Amino acid sequence: MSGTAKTHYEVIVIGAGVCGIYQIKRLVDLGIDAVVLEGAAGLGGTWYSNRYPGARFDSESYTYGYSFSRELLEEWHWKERFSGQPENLRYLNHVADKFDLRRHMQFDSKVTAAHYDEEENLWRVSIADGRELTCRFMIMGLGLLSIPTLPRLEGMDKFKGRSFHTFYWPHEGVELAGKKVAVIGTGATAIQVIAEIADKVGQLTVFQRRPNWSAPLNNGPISQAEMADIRARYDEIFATCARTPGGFEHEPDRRGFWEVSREERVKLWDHLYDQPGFAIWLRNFREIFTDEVANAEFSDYIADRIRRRVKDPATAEKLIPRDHGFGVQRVPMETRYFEVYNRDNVNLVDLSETPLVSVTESGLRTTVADYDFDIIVYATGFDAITGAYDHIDIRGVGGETLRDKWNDGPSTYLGMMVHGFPNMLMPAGPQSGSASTNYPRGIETGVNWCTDFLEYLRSHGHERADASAMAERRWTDHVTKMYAIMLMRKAKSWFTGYNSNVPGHEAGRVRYFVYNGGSPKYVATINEVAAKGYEGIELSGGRMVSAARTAMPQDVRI
Ligand code: NA7
Repeated sequence: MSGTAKTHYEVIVIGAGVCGIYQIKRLVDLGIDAVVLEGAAGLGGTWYSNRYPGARFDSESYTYGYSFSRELLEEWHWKERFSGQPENLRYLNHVADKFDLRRHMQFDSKVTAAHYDEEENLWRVSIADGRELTCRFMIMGLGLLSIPTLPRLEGMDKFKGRSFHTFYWPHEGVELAGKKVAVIGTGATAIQVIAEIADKVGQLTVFQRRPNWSAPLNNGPISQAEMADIRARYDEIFATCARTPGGFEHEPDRRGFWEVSREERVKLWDHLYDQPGFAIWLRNFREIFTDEVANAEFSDYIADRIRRRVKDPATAEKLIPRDHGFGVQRVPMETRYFEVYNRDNVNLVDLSETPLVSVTESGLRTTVADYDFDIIVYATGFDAITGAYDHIDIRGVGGETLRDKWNDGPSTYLGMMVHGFPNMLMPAGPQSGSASTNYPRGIETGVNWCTDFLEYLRSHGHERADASAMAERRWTDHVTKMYAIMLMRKAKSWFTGYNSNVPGHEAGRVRYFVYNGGSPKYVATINEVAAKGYEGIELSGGRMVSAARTAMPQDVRI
């Protein structure tokens, strides 16, 4: 659709992933003149790009799908409890087609810059193909994990075989049979891909810098009868998701960790280890997130599970994390991952003992050895949460760049607005409820709030909305303070802004990326703000700003 003559829209949505798809649906339903700009050649965001073998949900499929359409819920059959990438992409395409949304999307339209024009009170949005569009409101559906990052290794361009980040796994597939394959990284992505390809490649060498805690996904098919039952229970399922902190079906065990005996605790863990998905993490005692001793006891339990599954004791010990406890960063879910290391064609290289030095023409060099490969897979993670914002030249009032403003970490109001960047809305932004929850559940909440807000502005004749500096400060302080009680603050993970490959994001500085208060509290807070006439947000009719609502009230429950 590039080349279309229209250059101004009331709303531009950036990104056609899970967020952008639902956002445009809401806007179209309200008759708002809107378009989605997407850099990729198709819709789907995460599920468009991540085509590596093994890519799948770690949310129960039926809690990941949209909840907004009864008809959609009735007609879609999730075939697996944790559905794989091809099916997930089919689903999102189905949604777009069903609601005729594709005609409001422009693909291959990568946004490179967005500058706020104070005089005109509009955003000037530049696209890589040279076009410039304008809009009154700009809604960011950029994704949490959409900027893949590569190591900073010498010689990466010299390798003569094939190499790619998992995010760019070739769409046409890769011939793996008989090939010597390296995987760098042991995060959630690597754990999925390694387990899936180990028996399909000739030789697999895993380069692990730090192991991750991981537990069985316990995936399985969903029969027609089970799906019928799920359909009958959808209201109940979504109600459960709405009242749990993580937006999943999993509810924490209400008993105190120290109130029950060690035998009782182990009994619960033995049960949870065989349960699907994040049960092992989120149905557990709440103390594992906050109490070092409780966390250590549970981590020891999982370590023993790993020892039972890996035949070589020395390898098992290498696979057990020492620098953080279970669940203090997002838990990768695995399917026969640990058993991979019992295979003759799989080798584990511990980079903490022998770091990578360079990429050579034929493979990888560590401090002690050279390895030859046909394929190098970089499963090395993402410039998470703020990366996608940093990659667009976003400038607000007075030409201030968002990148500079967020240099030491994001500051937002409710995770949805940024002071000095009027009319820019982030339904699933940094510090919103989305990042730490079952993502689509958080997205629906954020999109609904932003859409209601636009409706409010329209019906009250406001054309400009900017979070007040004070409201932003209070929210960011609140998000920051909540990290203090969480063990997660100590972990080197993308929840704390760590990425060794992004300058400034190396270990050492915690970035307060996610709201840790849980989904129900987040929803109550943003609803209360709305009910109070969007307190904390300066609203005006157009070019003139009124200071009528500058403060966030003390009684907002944050
Ligand atoms: P992660 O969880 O950030 O994992 C990245 C992995 O890559 C991790 O094991 C890193 O080790 C490793 N890594 C990164 N850079 C290097 C270099 N330079 N050398 C060696 N090893 C490196 O990203 P994922 O894609 O796995 O998962 C992201 C989310 O996707 C996940 O949480 C799910 O929500 C879905 P490190 O730990 O930094 O030592």
